[in-house]
Amino acid sequence: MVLWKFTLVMRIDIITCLPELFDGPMNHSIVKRAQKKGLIELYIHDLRPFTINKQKSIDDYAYGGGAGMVMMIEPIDRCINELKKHSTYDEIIFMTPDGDELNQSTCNQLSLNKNIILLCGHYKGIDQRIRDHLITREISIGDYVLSGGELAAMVVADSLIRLIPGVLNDESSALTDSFQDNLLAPPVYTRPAVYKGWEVPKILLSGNEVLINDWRHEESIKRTKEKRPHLLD
Ligand code: 6GU
Repeated sequence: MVLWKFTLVMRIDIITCLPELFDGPMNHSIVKRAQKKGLIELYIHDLRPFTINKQKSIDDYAYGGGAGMVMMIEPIDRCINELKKHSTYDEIIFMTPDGDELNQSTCNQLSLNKNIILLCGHYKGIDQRIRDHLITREISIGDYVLSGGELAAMVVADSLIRLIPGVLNDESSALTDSFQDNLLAPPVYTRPAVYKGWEVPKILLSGNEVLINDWRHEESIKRTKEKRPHLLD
């Protein structure tokens, strides 16, 4: 008997001028476990060593004037070129508030890639020529402005990593997440069955799997109608 074992290792390279921001969120819980299990490789690259000027600056004044600095081409291009020497990339994604808004379907699609780069923007933006010539995709995590793309890159990385087969155990399977079938997840309860007179719905204690599944589906639909009606269109 031949036992085939597939391991899908995803490689995520993040380019940033604030690498220390990633120390906490990417080194705990599910993301940490995924790295330990060898299911993902996550590399954080500091942009600063790729500068070509003495001052080690990565930004400069905007042509045409106006407030706000612009991230320069050279460090970003040199960093991406260095990465491309060792891997080929399916996507080079720029994190920016004017990108395509992230949703579960984009996460699912991106999680099928083998190698991706997430480039974090800062200041007033990056030289448009980077976007025109090097970037394959632009992603935003919503219509509000963050100080930089780092938090957004962590959101993207986290949402992809948990979809990689083997990262979650069966109990917390990504298939039962909210949004996976365009429905929000149903309410959940655990012991005790009664607390301060607040009761768990009786059906969940019935042991009848069919009725419980029906109830959960109904509750999912009810919640989605109430909180995200557009998902049902
Ligand atoms: Cl990707 N970057 C920044 N700076 N702000 C954002 C964002 C990204 N997504 C939403 N707001």
